[in-house]
Amino acid sequence: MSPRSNARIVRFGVFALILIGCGYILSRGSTYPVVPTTPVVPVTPNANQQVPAAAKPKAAAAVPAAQDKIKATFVSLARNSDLYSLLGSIRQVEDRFNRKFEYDWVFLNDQPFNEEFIAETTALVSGKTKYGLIPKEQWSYPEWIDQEKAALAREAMKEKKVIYGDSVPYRHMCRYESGFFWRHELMAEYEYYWRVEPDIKIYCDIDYDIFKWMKDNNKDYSFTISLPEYEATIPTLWKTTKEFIEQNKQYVAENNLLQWISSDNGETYNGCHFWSNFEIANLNFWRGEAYTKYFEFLDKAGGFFYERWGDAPVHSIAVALFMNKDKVHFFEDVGYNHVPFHNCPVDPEVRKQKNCACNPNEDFTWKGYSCTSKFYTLTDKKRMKGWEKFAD
Ligand SMILES: Nc1nc2c(ncn2[C@@H]2O[C@H](COP(=O)(O)OP(=O)(O)OP(=O)(O)O)[C@@H](O)[C@H]2O)c(=O)[nH]1
Ligand SMILES: [Mg+2]
Repeated sequence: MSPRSNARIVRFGVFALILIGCGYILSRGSTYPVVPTTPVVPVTPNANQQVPAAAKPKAAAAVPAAQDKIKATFVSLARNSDLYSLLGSIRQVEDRFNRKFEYDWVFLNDQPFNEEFIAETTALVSGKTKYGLIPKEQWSYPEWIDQEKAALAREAMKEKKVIYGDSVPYRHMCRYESGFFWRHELMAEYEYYWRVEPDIKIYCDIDYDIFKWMKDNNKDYSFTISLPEYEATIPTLWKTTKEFIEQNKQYVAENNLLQWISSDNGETYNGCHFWSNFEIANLNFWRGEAYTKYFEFLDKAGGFFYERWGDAPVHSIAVALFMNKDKVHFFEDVGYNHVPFHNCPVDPEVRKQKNCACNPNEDFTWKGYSCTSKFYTLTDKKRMKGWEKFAD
């Protein structure tokens, strides 16, 4: 054999070895999945926890590419005992919307979440799940609160049979949702959120990326149901708000919704509020100076404890005064229920197109007690076909 043919055999041999090596590596790769199929969740009380979306089975539908995804999350404040009521809400949100988009879900609690809560919620959410503990100082009496005065107020409200009037945790919850959920470190990376409560229903498909829609359409706050607040829970909220505005006129938006919350040009509050158990909104509004200062002012006045100020009227008054009205949106196509009120699209074409499973006769939008028809008028919004048949 010539030296040339020897070299050819050596080259062939090396090439064959490389081929065999590649085949071996590829076959090994296919038997060892890169991500585990069951998430392993270390449970350490008092710490925030996180379960990555990569550990979950993927939905069949196309998920938006990373660069199209909005920095958004669902957020639920819940107790461990709320688990099974909340799972129903999550299942519906996932089936109607999130399995196609895989947004994250942040859970917040004043106590550490237990293993069962974490495992069951992680199993249903298609995005990453994160579990946050609320700092004690955000879920307790501030030092300027006179606790005896607060206890007397609760007694008086119990006597008058005001709903949750005698509850301490309910007051901490309302104060937390008013002034703190958006400051939790787990919320820091997000721009938009959708608040979800236990036992809600989603009646229709949401086949578009609702967070992207908010951003593309320049909307900062949205709602599905609005109604007047019980006066007994907020006797001095408006007086306190007027004092704040008197000192901070610069925060009032030019094109605001004052007419929606006041029927006498600001003299009194008519109680109209967005029902905040559903909210899709821009976190930067709460993070902003106007709202931060407003919350501090209200908190110092003590009405979260001496009365029973709800996060719904507090958020709503701020949105109505500090936000331009074209940034507020009513989601007429998002069928929704939190007992006892329903949002059900009244146009049969819309219900058919979005596979809605709700009774339009129960829709609250056009009922006399709703504040939403006034919102339509003030924002020149086109009403859904056939709405007049459902008005009373
Ligand atoms: N961690 C924690 N979450 C709470 C507490 N109280 C209420 N929540 C949560 O706060 C939210 C609002 O509480 P809800 O009890 O639903 O209040 P509501 O909607 O005014 O009243 P309902 O008509 O009973 O639903 C829900 O997401 C609850 O799970 C509490 O003491 N601790
Ligand atoms: Mg609720």
